[in-house]
Amino acid sequence: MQDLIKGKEKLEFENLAAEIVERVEWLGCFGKDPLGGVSRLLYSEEWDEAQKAMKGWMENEGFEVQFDEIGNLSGIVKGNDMSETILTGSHIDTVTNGGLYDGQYGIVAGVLALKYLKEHYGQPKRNLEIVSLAEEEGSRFPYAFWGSKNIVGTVVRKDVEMIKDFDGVPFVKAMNKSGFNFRDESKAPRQDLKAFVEIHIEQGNVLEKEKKSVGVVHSIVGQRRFTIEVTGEANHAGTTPMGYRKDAVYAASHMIYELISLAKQQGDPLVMTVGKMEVKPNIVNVVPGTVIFTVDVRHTDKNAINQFTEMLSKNIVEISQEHGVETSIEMWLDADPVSMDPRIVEIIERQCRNNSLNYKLIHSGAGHDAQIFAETVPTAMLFVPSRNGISHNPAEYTEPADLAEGVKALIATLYELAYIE
Ligand code: HGY
Ligand code: MN
Ligand code: MN
Repeated sequence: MQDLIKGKEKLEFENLAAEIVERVEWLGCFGKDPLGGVSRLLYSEEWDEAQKAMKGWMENEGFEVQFDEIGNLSGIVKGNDMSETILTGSHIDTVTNGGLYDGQYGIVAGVLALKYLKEHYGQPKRNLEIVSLAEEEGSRFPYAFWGSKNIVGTVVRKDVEMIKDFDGVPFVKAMNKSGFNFRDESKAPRQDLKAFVEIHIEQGNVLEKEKKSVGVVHSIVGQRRFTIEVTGEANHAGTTPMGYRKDAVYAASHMIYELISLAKQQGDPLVMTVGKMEVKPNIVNVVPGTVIFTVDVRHTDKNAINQFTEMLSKNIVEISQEHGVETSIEMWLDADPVSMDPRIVEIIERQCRNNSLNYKLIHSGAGHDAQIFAETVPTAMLFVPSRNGISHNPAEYTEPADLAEGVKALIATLYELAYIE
């Protein structure tokens, strides 16, 4: 097997690290948040601008560029056999006050990898495609993986038709405002995808602790997300004795304390997070009538997730009764734990070994579009280290040298998948 990087066509990498940093900083300007980091939520104005800017860059690199119906943006290097496609990419949306690398590093790395391969090896055997996926985080609307699920055809339209963001903006209105609409569900999903390889920051600290530049992911955690709405009774803070209250904050706090204690008892690798909470009417001298909070539960084992979410529901019902409040539990994400494709993992490992890339096999505690593709397309992931394991935070950072090592691994992998195999 030709060793791409050690071979006669040694990649010119002296500028690669600088180019990656320049590009992630450029892309990070679309949604730069005055409170820090990047806030680029699905179908926001900054999301529109970022996708348009990515379209311009991909066109400048000579790719065939197109949006799909819902706003996934693709750049394609056409192959001899156009019936097959090797896909790479990641998500363009961010969390609020997110970092510069989550999602967008995978898009920048993919464009640079296709640019390199096109310039050095010309037309591939099969199509090489980079996709800037519309949405993965689930940060604006109670729905996640919107971009990848539309490509693999697992979206159920009714799951988003009525949803709204926390400001009450309907999903469909936001999508139409950005110029996009539902995909034609009478059409079969794409059948040309022969592999999907996503490169992403680790968002944990294992690679840094073990001084590795590249992670080869073997499996991705499963996760479930819920919105819990606790309805008590808004009342006067001065004239309502403690014994006569239906205090939604008191009830919700009790639920959250019990559930997090339960998660701690369960122990690693189970993790549970209450990341978002809204109190209504949220006024200093009103006993809160309503609390809405989110729950994110993850584990490597599907049964463990099932068991924990059964306990979650049971605890919430019991505590609701104890407080005399009404509680609704709505699950809006249920992503199974998945293993990466062994054949592609082997290719990545071999290319890392042959090209002296300092790598290790690793599990992903973060969810990724790769776990959606993995259900129907041979899929693998590459990681680069996150400093102090920090992510979903303006302090998110990866050393430029590691960013470049990741792109080298991606180039070598895509080369073998699109030019050799
Ligand atoms: O939440 C996650 O695991 C990912 O960053 N969306
Ligand atoms: Mn991500
Ligand atoms: Mn993320």
